[in-house]
Amino acid sequence: MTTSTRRGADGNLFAVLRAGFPADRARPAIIRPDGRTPLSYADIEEQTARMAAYLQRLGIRPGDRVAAQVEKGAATLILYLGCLRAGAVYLPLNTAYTPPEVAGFLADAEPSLFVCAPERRGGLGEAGALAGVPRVETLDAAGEGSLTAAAQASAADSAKEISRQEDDLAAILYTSGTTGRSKGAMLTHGNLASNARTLAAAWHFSGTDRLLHALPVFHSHGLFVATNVVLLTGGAMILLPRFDVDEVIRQLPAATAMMGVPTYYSRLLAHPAFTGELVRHMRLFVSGSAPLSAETFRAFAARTGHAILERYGMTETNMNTANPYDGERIAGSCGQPLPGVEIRITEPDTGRALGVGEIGMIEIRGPNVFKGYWRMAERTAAEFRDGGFFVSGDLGRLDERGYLYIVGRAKDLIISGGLNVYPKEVEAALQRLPGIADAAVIGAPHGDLGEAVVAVVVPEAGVRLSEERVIAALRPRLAAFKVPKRIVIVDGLPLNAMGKVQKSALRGRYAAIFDNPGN
Ligand code: MLC
Repeated sequence: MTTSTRRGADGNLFAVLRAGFPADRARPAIIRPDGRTPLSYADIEEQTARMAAYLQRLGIRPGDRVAAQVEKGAATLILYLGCLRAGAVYLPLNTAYTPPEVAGFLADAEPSLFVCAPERRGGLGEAGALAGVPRVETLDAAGEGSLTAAAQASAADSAKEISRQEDDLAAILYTSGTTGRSKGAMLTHGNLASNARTLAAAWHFSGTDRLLHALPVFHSHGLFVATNVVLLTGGAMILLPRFDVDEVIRQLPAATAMMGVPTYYSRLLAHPAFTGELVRHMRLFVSGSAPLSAETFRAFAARTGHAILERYGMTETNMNTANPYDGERIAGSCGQPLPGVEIRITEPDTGRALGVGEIGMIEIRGPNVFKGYWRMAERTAAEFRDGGFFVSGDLGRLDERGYLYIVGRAKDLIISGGLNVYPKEVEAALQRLPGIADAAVIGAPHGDLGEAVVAVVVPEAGVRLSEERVIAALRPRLAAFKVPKRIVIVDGLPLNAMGKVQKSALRGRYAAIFDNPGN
């Protein structure tokens, strides 16, 4: 079952999820860490109806964007689901983005409503970020704010049910790009519904599950994979505001499954209270968003007896491959194509299909693959082959059993703690600072984050730069996770015969820069 139409004419993801809600609507859907006042499925239905009614009262029509830069909480998910219900396009923004970054997204997406943290409202206004956004509401980590007050004042039964086609937009998620310019990936109701169904079946989710949800809810991992799979199968999620290793260890006894980026698993392994006994009852640990090292996979198995299930996805495609639920989970492989998803390996320049074992571009086709980049038709066309395969930018090979191994990236990209950082964007920010003649940004191995950002900077003649001052100057411009963890100041960069910076030489030179016990 990969199409939403089989469960009725309405392709609206909310309707698809609701079809999986438990018959007993008093069952918990969202459990807060203190275990008190869980949100039941009846609460989800009522509160999302109020939210949808409120959005409709504002005049928000199907297809209009609703942007949100808010802390994680049950109310954030109500906003997401309320948007789906009203047919609005949900546009979540990383809370780490600075006002100038947010300004760029708002100008590009032209949302009808922007929801932000109360304390951010002033700063965003001053930065001119809100120019042209007709309405701004607030929502805080506890779920309070002008948005909640307005939604609660709306009658649930006044919400009009909006049906959607599979091809209609449900969400836009911004991803940075190799050019330094962010692109809005357009995900449809059909993309998200098909992936939720596929993953729920592949990973055996059911109404008895309790997913430990520590991921942020502004990326596809925490927002779509984790949330949609639970709601579709009528289970519950223990919703933590963020990944805090002590809190995760406290909550694990109440959970049946957990999803995370590799950093979560390496942090758990580094904690003395993380024992096999603690997680003996668990049925599933899923890892994604960054490569899980074979070392972490093996150490986790040795400590707990659990083989972490690694899967491969992207913002643009949702999830593509996964190691099997039953069957061999191979360290270093992200598994086989999910049902309904096609993977092929091609020669990067020509698109010619390659055979088993040959390394090439990973290309993806299926109902999970996005519709394109928001208002970037040419860019979209350039990333698809004839026949509808999306060119991922990752390099890999398939073995004779169809297991995928990712061996590198064709794009200059750093994945730090599961977050993508494009060197070009950081280099551009550095080059705009006074006193910097040239800059090259690379990823270096990092014990905690997998890779971390390093900038190699050349000062202008006669200028004395310091690492601290460069970092301080970047902070107001770049989200903190993009700010280099180290700045190395040098007299010149290694160039090839064409005058291009030799990043591989820099990567080699600084490969051990984080090789210290503080990692
Ligand atoms: C936080 N910081 C990071 C960082 N996260 N720096 C680099 N890389 C990261 N990932 C910075 C903060 O800005 C801050 O900087 C300092 O580290 C401490 O902040 P923190 O909030 O205490 O960090 P921490 O809680 O430790 O966060 C690390 C983390 C978190 C790994 C727990 O980043 C995380 O939850 N990552 C998951 C990302 C994710 O969900 N990815 C899915 C993408 S979807 P300073 O300088 O201010 O001190 C996708 C598709 C798919 O990729 O297939 O899933």
